Amino acid sequence: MLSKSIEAALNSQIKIEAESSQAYLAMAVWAEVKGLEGVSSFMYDQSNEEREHMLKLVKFVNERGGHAHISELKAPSVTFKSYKELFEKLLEHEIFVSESINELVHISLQEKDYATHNFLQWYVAEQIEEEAMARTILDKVKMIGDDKGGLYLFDRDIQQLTISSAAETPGA
Ligand code: OFO
Repeated sequence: MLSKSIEAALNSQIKIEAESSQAYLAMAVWAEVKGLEGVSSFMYDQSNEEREHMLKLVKFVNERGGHAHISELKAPSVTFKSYKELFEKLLEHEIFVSESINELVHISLQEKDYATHNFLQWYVAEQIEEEAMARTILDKVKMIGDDKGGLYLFDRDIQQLTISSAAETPGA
């Protein structure tokens, strides 16, 4: 059984994951409209992943005798100055999510809720991966700068990344 404070903390993470999904969906749409097909499919994929992260939390809360809260969401940014800004925002957002997961882990230890602590380890590992990926992509984006040919290749490569990550997804 979840304590009230753990339930509330997990519910606020549900909202964060849902908002992440919306934020990445808005990025996917922006990229699609700009003709960046690879970036767009990568971001659609990220948006789906965040929805999966949200659902995993929803199920966990309900299974442990709580009640998952499906709430109103903050509207995401829908326009970006450049694709570089989009990837800066992606990294910034993933860092924010990691901090929030860390805080949740801290609360679960304080409450001696080892089941929740154990459950959260999946998110800890996932955040390490997602932050690392966002950093790698941003480094590439910075390297490309204003080079149009570089952007063309980048857009093609990032689509490849989407395909290979889909092949690896264990159906989390
Ligand atoms: Fe990448 O945010 Fe979910 O966990």
